[in-house]
Amino acid sequence: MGSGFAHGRLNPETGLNTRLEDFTAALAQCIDRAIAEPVDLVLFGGDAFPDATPPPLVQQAFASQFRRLADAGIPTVLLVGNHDQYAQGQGGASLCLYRTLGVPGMVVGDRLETHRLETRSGPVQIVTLPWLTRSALLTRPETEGMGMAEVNQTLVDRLRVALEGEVRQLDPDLPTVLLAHVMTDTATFGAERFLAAGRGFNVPMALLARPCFDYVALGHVHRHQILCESPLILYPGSIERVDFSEEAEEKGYVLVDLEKGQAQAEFCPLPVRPFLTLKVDVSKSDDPEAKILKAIAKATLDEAVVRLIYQLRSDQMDQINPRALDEALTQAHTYTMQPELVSQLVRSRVPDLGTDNTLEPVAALQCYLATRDDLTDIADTLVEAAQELMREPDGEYSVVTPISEPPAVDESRQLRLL
Ligand SMILES: [Mn+2]
Repeated sequence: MGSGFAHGRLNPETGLNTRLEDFTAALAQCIDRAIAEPVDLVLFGGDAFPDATPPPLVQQAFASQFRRLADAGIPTVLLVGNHDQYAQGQGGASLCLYRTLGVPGMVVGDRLETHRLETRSGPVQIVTLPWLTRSALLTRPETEGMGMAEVNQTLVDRLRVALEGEVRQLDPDLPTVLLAHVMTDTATFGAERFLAAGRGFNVPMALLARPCFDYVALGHVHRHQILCESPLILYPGSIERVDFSEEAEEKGYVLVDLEKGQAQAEFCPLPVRPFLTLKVDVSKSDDPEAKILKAIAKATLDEAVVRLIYQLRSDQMDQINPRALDEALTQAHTYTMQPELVSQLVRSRVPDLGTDNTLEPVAALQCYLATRDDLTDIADTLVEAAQELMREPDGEYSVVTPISEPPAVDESRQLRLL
């Protein structure tokens, strides 16, 4: 809560950013369901706010929802994520306030610890594993001279030992949950992973998938995903969209039936605000504005966060009236326009070098040089050098290896972490 304000607008009636209201509404629906069931326990997997010092309005919006669980007598575990920590490794997290205040039934998981909780349906044990930084597990002298891989391995070894210590103290007869804020080695992730690089580390699934846990509830990754069926290991994902990288993701929460030896989860989607990208290429159009307006007219803008990306040539800029686009986009909740100029270089300036012509490389070079008056003085030398480069020992031209392009990003692996 408190992120993505750029996609919202000020609600004149409340004075609040509409995205805070959206997040609050989504959270309220989760809590409504918890109370309506009623559930025995609520687990929150961490990253409540973008940082550990949320503005009072944001803190209050969060607190007033979780307060409802306390009033309903539903125990709640608030796990500390990386965004909730005040300073890396120095303790202190926004959520610790709830422990300090002694809110009834509310447990804060800011360290590796086992909590035995009494619920309406009997006792349950919850092992909390908050986001662990290097400094929580290793001292600086210990890592001196180590490479990245070695440090990571040492961190995983330390965590394995610490977790083993908790596991040995578990009551084997009670339903047991591991609630962890981690990046697992098998989760699908995106570039956001690198935001935490050097501060956190990937936790191997083998460390989590242990028979002593009936359910492993994970926080950190925004996209809902089930990583393992037995034991059940999953990320419920976030309850609202932070930005356009989550445009296509369904958002919701999971409702879990838990007993000793088994767990079943039901993903419950939330009707959150849609994000919509409209992409139009008008660079080959005679009437670019009409083409954009047509694309807008076809889309369902209704209260969505919209971004309009249109590609045009620089000489078309005068043909598009931004006011007309503003007018067409009024149905959106908010919108941004991103005109992109297509490079004039893309169009062939040398007709002989068009893609439908096949020229030998040296002939192509000569053709190109003929268009470059500034290279006339050295044209012959360049052609000679090219011929030399191209000549194989047997006197034939070799095939030129194209410069390899960077590997394409696999979109299916794009994921938002917070
Ligand atoms: Mn996180």
